[in-house]
Amino acid sequence: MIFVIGATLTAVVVPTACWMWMSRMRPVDRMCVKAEILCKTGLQRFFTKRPDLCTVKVSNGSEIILPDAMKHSPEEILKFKIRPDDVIVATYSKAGTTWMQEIVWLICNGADTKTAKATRLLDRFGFLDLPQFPGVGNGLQALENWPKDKKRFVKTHMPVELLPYDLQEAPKGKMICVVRNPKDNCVSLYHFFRMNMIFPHPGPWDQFFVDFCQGNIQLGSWFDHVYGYWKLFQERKGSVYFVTFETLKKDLKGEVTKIARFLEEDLSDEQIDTIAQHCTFSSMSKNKCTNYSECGEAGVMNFNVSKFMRKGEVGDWKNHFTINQNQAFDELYAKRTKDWTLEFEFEPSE
Ligand code: PPS
Repeated sequence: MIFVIGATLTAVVVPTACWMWMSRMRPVDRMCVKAEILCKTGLQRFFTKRPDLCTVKVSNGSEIILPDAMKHSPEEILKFKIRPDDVIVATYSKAGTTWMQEIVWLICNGADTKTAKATRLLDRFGFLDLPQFPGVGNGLQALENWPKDKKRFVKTHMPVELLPYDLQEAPKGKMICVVRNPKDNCVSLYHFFRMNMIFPHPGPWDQFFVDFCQGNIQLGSWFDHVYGYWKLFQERKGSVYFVTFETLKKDLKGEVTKIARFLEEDLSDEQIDTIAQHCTFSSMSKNKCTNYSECGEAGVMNFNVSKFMRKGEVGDWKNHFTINQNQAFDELYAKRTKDWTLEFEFEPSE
């Protein structure tokens, strides 16, 4: 008798109760539960043999989510010394970092596209957060060993509170922040994590979407990251330049002109034109020194899954977000950005 009651409860009552509970939830919450179950079972990690993410607590009290291979770097980054003429490009990953790196390097090197086409960006621009990378080594060490008589170019994805103390305490060098509307940023990140072997596999899109919304991914919440840099920009307008991916897309030449002015580099109209032409998506995606093809060759990125230079568009999120996801994201966005004075464009300009 007890067995029959037990079996009935397990077979009928429990699933019905679960179904009723699930169906009362908003779609995004439902996806959340699905995502948690998948993550907790660890099946994806096991089958894809990718590294795990871990939360790293840093001595200044901050926390950050990083892949295992990067967990020792934040402490060292905090102690990194900035030189007065350093140029720093700081972004949340997939916001247009590579694009800005190429623009900045060319502006500071007299639009020398010949050298830019012959030397990979990884060798022209140090990557502060890079722990150890095939063929590049340790990004932080490369920057520390940078010749004293050569201008240093620094790329970082660290959130503001994990920038070197040197930068946190006072304006040093010149910093350029690029931010991208979060829907396209999320889609670009999803494809990047699918093809990049040093990060955990993102799982199915629905799962990644929830992880992105919750900030449960490498580098944490897009909202916290972007807002941190926006606040820094408000406090340090002379040493920080802030631009959106969408603005770069709309007016590349205009932005190259403004960034050159910010970096106090005197360029001719012809040089500005050369940089703008060299930095279009079609040109950079064909250029071996900017399209990360060497990472494909080294087996770090699988270009059969997705290219590094994938589409470079505004509005690709429409090909990924479901109606429910879009609605849930808009609600989250309205809540998290209600005090912001920063606005994003989610549609391509005409
Ligand atoms: S990373 O790995 O964080 O450094 O990636 P990041 O460079 O920030 O972002 C890569 C995305 O930027 C796009 N991209 C460009 N778009 C337009 N024009 C140019 N020149 C350009 N260069 C890079 C790149 O295609 C990635 O976006 P998606 O949407 O995935 O294509």
